[in-house]
Amino acid sequence: PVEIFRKDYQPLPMIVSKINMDFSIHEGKTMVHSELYIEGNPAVNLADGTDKDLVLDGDETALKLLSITLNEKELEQGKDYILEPGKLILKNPPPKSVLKTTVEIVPEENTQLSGLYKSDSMYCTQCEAMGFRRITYYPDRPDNMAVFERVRLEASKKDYPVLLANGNLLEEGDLDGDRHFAVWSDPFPKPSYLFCCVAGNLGKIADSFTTSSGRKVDLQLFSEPDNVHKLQYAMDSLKRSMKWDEDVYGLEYDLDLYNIVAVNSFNMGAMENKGLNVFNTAYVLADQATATDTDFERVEGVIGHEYFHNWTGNRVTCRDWFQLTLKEGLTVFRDQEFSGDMNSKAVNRIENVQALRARQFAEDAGPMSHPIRPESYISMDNFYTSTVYNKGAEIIRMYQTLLGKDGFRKGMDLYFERHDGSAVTCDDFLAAMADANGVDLSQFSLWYSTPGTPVVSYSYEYDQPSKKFKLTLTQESKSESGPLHIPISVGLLDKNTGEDVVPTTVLDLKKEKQTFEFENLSGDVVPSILRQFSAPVKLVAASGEQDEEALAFLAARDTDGFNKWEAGQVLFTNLIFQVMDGKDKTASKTWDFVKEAFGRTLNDYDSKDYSIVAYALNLPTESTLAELVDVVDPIAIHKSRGHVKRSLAREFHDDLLKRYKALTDAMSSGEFKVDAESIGQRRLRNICMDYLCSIRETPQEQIAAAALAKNHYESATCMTDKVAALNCLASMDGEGASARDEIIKRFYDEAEGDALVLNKWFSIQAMADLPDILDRVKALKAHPDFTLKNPNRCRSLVGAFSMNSAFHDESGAGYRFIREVLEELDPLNPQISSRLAGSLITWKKYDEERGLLMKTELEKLSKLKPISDDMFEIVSRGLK
Ligand code: HT7
Ligand code: ZN
Repeated sequence: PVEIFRKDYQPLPMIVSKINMDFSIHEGKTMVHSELYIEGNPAVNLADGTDKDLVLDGDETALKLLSITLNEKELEQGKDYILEPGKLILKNPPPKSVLKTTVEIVPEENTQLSGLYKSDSMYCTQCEAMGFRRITYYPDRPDNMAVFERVRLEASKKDYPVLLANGNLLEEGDLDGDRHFAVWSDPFPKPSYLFCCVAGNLGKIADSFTTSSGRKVDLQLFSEPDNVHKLQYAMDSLKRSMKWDEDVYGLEYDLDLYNIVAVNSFNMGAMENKGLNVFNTAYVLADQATATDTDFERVEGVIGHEYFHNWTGNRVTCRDWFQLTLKEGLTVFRDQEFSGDMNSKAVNRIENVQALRARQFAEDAGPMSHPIRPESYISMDNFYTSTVYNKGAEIIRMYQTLLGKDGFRKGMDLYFERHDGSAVTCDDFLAAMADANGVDLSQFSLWYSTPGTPVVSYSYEYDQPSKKFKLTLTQESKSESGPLHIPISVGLLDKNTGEDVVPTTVLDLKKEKQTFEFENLSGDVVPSILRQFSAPVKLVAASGEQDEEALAFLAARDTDGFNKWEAGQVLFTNLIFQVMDGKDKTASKTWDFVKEAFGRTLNDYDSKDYSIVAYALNLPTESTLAELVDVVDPIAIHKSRGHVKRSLAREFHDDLLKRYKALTDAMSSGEFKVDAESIGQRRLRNICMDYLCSIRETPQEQIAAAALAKNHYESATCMTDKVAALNCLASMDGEGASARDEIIKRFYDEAEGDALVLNKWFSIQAMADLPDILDRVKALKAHPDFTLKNPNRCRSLVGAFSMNSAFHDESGAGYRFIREVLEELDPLNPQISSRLAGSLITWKKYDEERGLLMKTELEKLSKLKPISDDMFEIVSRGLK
C-alpha cells in the first residue's frame, strides 16, 4: 500500500477537457467505450520539449482493456503507453488529441459497491472518491474537470426500462431485439467523482420547482416500484431545500432536471452526482408505517445535504482529496442550519453536539485522530470521517460566529464569485472569508492543521466593590504553531433574578491564557460559558470541579437552550460517575440537584417544546460518558448509568406515569404528523415509557414493565412508537421474556420483508441488554435475511453489536466475533470492513486486560491475506 501526502500535490500537465462515453450493458458483462479529449493544462507552464505524459488511473482488478487508440491510431503497449498497477501512462500525447478506449467490466461481481455495480435488480454507479477508475481509464482526480458531452447507455428495455445519467436527456429510442438506449449530456464541467449512471426497472414520483428567477425545474424521485409510495417526504424536503438555499444564500439550481434514485446497497448515506443524486434507501424512503421520526429527520437532512452540494461541492469543488472538508464540512454546516430552520434550532443543536461528542471526540482521542484537512492517507475512503464532516462543520460554524451571519454571507458570495467552476482549497475558502470581511484569519487557519479536541478551562470571580466580573480562560491543544483562535460565546445571568444581564457575547480567545472583564454589573452573576457550543472543545473548570449550584441554576434558568440542557447533562454525568466510584448517591448533593431538575422538567406541563423537555430528561449516552474518562470500563459505565436511570424512575414513578398517560390522552385523537410538536410528544412519551420499563427487579415489576411496553406496541400507530416499545421489550428477561419473544416475532411478521424495517429488527436485538446477547447475535447472523453483502444489513447487526456494552465482555468473545466477521467481509467490501474495524482500534482507551484482548484480535486481522488497503491502513494505525 502507498501512502499519499498532501504536500506532494502536483497539477496535471495534460488534462481531459471533454469526454463521451458509451455503456453497453449485458448480463454478466458491460462494455465501456470512452473518448477522451486531451489538452495541455493551461494552468501549467512546462518548458518546451519537456515530456507531458498523461497519467490515467485505472483499477486493473476491475478493467479489462480491449482496445486503445490515439487520434484513431492503435497504440502499442510499452512504446506509446505503459500499464502499471492502477495506472495507464500515455507517453507525451500531442495536445488536442483524442484517446479512445474500450474496456470490459463485470458489475455483477462488484461487491465493493464502488464503480458500476448491481444493487439487486438495478445497475448504478458510485464514483466518489475513486470509483470512476473502476469504470474506465481516466485522470480520476477532482482537479480534472471535464464536460461529459454524450453519455450513451444501452440495455435490455424489459429489464432496465429506465436509463439515467447526469444532466439533460438528449435522445432515447428502441434498438433491435429487446434493447433500447438513452443519451445524456451535462453542460457543467465536472470531476469524475460526480459522474453517475443508472439502469433499472424503477417507479417514480414527479413534481417541479420554479426558481426565484422563474425557471421551472423538473424533479423526479425514483425507487423500486414497491417503494414509490415512500418518496413523498423526500420530494417535499427537496423543495424546501431548494427554497432555503435561495432564501439564505441566494443560490438557485442550475439544470432543468433534478433526479434522485434510491438504491438498497450503498456504502454511505447518499451521493451528490450532478443532477442525478443516488441515495441509500434508508435516507430517502419514509412513511408513517416504516420510518421513525429520526428517519424522517435524517431524510430531510440528507436530501438537503446532497442538494446543497450542488453549489458547495459541485460548482466549486476540491482541488485534491485532502481538501474534502472544503465541501463536506461546509455542506454539513449548511444542512444543519437548514434542519434548524425547518424544525427547532435548540433541538437541532443538541442533537448535533451529541453526535459530535459521541463520534468525533472519540475518533480524535484514538489512533485515527487527524486534522480536518488530513496530511496523508493510504485509502481516501477511510477519511470520510466524523472529523472531516462534523468537526469540519463546527469550523465553518465558528467563521459564522466570528463574522456574524452577514459577514459569513459576504464571504460565501465572494467564494462563489472567485471560484465558481473551479477546484480549490481550504485556504481559498478562508481567504474569501477574510477578504470579504477585511479581517485577518491567519490564526484561525490553525484549526485546519490541528488534530485533537482542545481543552478550554475556566475560572471566574466577582469583585463586589468594583462590580466587575472576571472570566479567565486557558486553552490547551495539539497545535504546533501556537494557540488557536477560539470563539467563546458567553452570557451572564443575574444570580438573584436569573435575568440575562450580559446577553450572549463572543469572546476571542487567542492566547493560551486570557482574562475577560465585564464591568458595571449591579450584582453577582452566574456565567453561561460556551453558549450554543460555540467551539468544538472540551470545557472544564480550572479547579477540576464544576460549581454544581451554578449548574443547577443554569439548568433551571439559562436563556440559552443549549447551555440549559448542557448544565443538566453535567449534573447527570457527575452523578453517574459518583455511582461508578461506589459513592452512596443518596448522601450526595448532586443527587438532590438532579432530582430537583428532573422533577421540575418532568412536571413542566406549560412548555410546548416537548423535545427539549425529553432531551433534558435523557441521561448522557454511554459513548458520551466514555469520552470523559481516561480509562474506559464500558460495563461499569453501563451499570451505573442504568442504576441512575432506575433510581430516577423509582423516585418519579408516579409523575412519569402521569405524564405518560397525559401524553397518551393528548395524542390519541390527532392524525399522524411529522412536525416539531408531534415529534416532541412522541419523544417525551417514549422516554417516560423507557424510564418506567427500567423498573424490573422483581417478577411483578417485570410483568408490569412488559405489559406497559406490549400495550404501547399494540396501540402504536407509527414506527416511532413501535420501535420505542420493541427497544424496551428487547432487553426484558424473566417474566418479561414471553412478551419480548412475542413482539420480536410480530415485528418481524409485520415487516413483511421490508428491508428498512428488517434492519431495525436486527439492530434493536443486537443492542439489547441480555446475558446471552452474543449467542443471539450469532444466531441472527445465520438468519436467512442476513447478508454481509448489503451494507445497511451489515451495519444493523454487526455495527449495532459493536456499540453494545456487551461487545466489551471481559471474556473477549465479542472482539473475537467481530474479527471473524471482518475476515469474511474484507474481501467483499473493504469500505465497510475497515469502518467496522474502528471498533477494535481504540484498545488503548480501555483497561489493560480488555485492551490486550482487543489488540490481539487486531494483530490477527493485520495478518489477513489478502488484506485490503482500507483495512491495512486502519489496522496499522490501530497497532502503532
Ligand atoms: N459525498 C458523498 C460521499 C460518498 C462516498 C464516499 C466514499 C465512498 C462511498 C461514498 N458514497 C458517498 C456523500 C456526501 O457527503 O454527501
Ligand atoms: Zn456531503
